[in-house]
Amino acid sequence: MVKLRIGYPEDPDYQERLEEFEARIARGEKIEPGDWMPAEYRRQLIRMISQHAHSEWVGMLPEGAWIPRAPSLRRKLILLAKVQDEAGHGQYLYHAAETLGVTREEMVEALLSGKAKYSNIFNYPTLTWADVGIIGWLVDGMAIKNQTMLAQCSYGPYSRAMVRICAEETFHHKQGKEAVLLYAKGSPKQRRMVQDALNRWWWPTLMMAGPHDTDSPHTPLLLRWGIKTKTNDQIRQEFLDEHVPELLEAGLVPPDPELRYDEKTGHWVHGPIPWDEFWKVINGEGPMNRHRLLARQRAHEEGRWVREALEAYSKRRLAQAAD
Ligand code: BYC
Repeated sequence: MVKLRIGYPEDPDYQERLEEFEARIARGEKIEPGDWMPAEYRRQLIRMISQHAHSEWVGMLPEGAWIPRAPSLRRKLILLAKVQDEAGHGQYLYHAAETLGVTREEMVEALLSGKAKYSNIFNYPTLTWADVGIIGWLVDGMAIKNQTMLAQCSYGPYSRAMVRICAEETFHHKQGKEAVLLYAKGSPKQRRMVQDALNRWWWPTLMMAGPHDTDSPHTPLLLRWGIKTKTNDQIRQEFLDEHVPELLEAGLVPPDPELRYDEKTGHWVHGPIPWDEFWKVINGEGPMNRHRLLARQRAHEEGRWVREALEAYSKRRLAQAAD
C-alpha cells in the first residue's frame, strides 16, 4: 500500500504545504500517490472515484439484461464488448481509489450495504431494445462530456484512468448513435419505440451531470483543487448543445416543451428538471434501486469461490517462490 503524506490543518506546517500543493496544481502538475495532499483532497477523491467505479459496475446491469435478446449477432457482439468494457472501467477506477489508501473490500462493502452512491441513471429499467441505443448515445454522451473533463483532473491515477476510459466510451457513444439513427429512419413501430425510449431517458440523463451549480455543495472545492475543471451546469450545457440538434435532425423530439435555442447566447436552454425525482433516486428510492443492489449482492456471493480460489493459488505461488 502506498504511504500517503496526508495533511491535517493541525500540522504546524499545514499552511505552507497547502500553498505549495495549490501552486503545483496551478502549474498543471499532477498530484501522485505518496505526494503530500490535504486530507480533504484525499477524502473527496475517494468519494468521487469510488462512486464512479460503483456506477460502472451497476451500469453493466441495465444493458447486460439485453445481451440474450439483442436483435442480431452483430448487435450482440457489440453489446457484449461494451458491457465487458464497463467491468474493466470499474477495475481501473477501483485501482485508482486504492492508491489513496482505501481498500477494495471497504469500497465493495459500501456499495453492497447500500451506503455508497452510484449514478442516478442506472436505477431505471431498460424496457425495449431502443433503450440500449439511447443509453449508448445519450447516457454515454453525457458520460464522455464529464470524463473528458476528469481526464484533465489534478490527481494522476484518476486522470490516466480517464484517458483510457474515454477512448472506449467514444466507441460506446458511436454504436449507440448508429443504433438509434437506424430506428429513427425505420418503420413507424421502430420510430415510436425510439421516441418512447428518448422520452423516458431524457430527464435522468440531464440529471446525470449533477444538481445545478447553486445546489452543488462539492463543486467549489473540487474546482479549487482541479479535481473538476468544469461545473455541473457547464457539462450539461455542452451535452445539450451537441445532442439536441442531432436528435432533432433525426426527427426525435426531447420531451421538454420549454426546450429552445437562444440566439443571443448560441446555446440550447432546457425547461425545469424534475429534481425531486433525482434526490429520491440517489437516496435509494428509484424504480430499480433495490433490484440493482440485489443483483450486485448476488453476483458478489456467486463470485466468492473465484476470489477464494485466486487467493489460494496466489498463496501457493508465494510459498513455492519462497522455497
Ligand atoms: N448520481 O455537489 P455535487 C457511465 C450526488 S458511469 C448520483 O454536485 P459532485 C456508464 C453527489 O455524489 C458514469 N449521485 O457532487 C457506466 C453528492 O452526494 P454525496 C458515472 C449524484 O461530486 C456503465 C450530491 O449529489 N460518472 O457513464 O461535485 C454503462 C451533491 O452533488 C449525481 C461519474 O461517477 C448523480 N448523477 O458532482 C454506461 C463521474 N450527481 O457524495 C455508462 C464522477 C450528484 O455528498 N463523478 N450526486 O453524498 C463526478 O463527476 C461528480 O461526482 C458528479 C457530481 C458530477 C457526478
